[in-house]
Amino acid sequence: MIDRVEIYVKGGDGGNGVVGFRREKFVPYGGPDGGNGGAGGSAYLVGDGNISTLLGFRYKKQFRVERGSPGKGKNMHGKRGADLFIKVPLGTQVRRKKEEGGEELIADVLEHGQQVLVAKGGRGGFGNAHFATSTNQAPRNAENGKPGEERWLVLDLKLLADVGLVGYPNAGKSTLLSAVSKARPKIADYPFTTTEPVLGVVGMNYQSFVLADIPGIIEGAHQGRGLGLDFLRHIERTKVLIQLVDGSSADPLSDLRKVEAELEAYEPTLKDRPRIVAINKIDLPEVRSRLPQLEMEFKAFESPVYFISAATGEGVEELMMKTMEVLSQAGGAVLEKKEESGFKVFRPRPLSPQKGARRG
Ligand SMILES: Nc1nc2c(ncn2[C@@H]2O[C@H](COP(=O)(O)OP(=O)(O)OP(=O)(O)O)[C@@H](O)[C@H]2O)c(=O)[nH]1
Ligand SMILES: [Mg+2]
Repeated sequence: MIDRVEIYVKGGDGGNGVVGFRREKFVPYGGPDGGNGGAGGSAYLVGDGNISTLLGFRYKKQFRVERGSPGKGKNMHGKRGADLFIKVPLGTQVRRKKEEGGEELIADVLEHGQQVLVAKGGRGGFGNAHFATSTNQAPRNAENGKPGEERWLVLDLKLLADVGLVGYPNAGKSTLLSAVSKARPKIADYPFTTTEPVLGVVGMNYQSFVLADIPGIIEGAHQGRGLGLDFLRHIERTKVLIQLVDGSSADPLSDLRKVEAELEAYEPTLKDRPRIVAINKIDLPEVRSRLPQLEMEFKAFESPVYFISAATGEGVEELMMKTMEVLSQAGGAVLEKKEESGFKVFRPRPLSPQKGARRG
């Protein structure tokens, strides 16, 4: 889920300085009074949490910032050009194309309101008043404004996952991701099918969130067993975790505890991340017949617990609704199309906090 656009930005040129001399009645040889030009405006990229794609750049790819006005006589300086603020979604990586080829990373826009200067406006030129000295009291030269910076930028949108899907290998994480999004991760009945995180967008009603399917975690992963835990950095910033457990495994509760222990070994703060437990593969007869027992066992767990089949879809919608709810409580749900429609969507809040749902 990477989106990329190339844009051109040009800082405003500085206004020219001017040559002028004071002309007043009864003042012969009035001194030089040509004012300086105003500086050109600069271009900034600004992080905006209300946009989620780079689609806004599809038709507008060139941005030129206002130039500074020229200076005037009577020592009047020209007006500065207004700065230009270009909105980009959070998760945008900004690269500058270098003249000699190649690209240079200038910034990662991660926060709402974060500003990145991408093309500085040119300085205004000095008027002749500036050049007056004791030996040259009537300079006839003024300076032109300096050109604004010109940049070709490459914007890459790296979706930041809102929700991370964790669990033992073969629990069905990739199957679940493909059931709820357009992402098509590889699915197979051997462990460690997924070796790289895969992101998918889950859309529901007017909202959506980004779900990350990551490789399976086994006991000892923090010491490098299996695929290790390096990939967990992809879910460090998620607001909610879904713990997926294979209901057909010998001891699902112990699987879950082992994964929890690994998460905590990797990053102690992950322990406090709101989470939802989903027990998968309830379509299998052997799982269905032990449901009462599993329900009992998982009661001890303080997070909400759902029973699903990623393969048939049973219980999956309820799980996603709950995920959306926990995510909004954690302040992470993204309202889609807020800008275009101009509508504000008000959602009823539960009267009392839901049992088991922790606030983040
Ligand atoms: N019966 C049944 N099989 C499932 C279900 N979900 C997944 N499977 C099967 O379980 C196996 C593993 O599924 P994956 O989605 O690849 O599991 P994963 O958790 O992504 O595995 P890794 O990427 O290796 O960590 C596959 O053979 C799936 O077809 C389910 O709800 N019911
Ligand atoms: Mg997988």
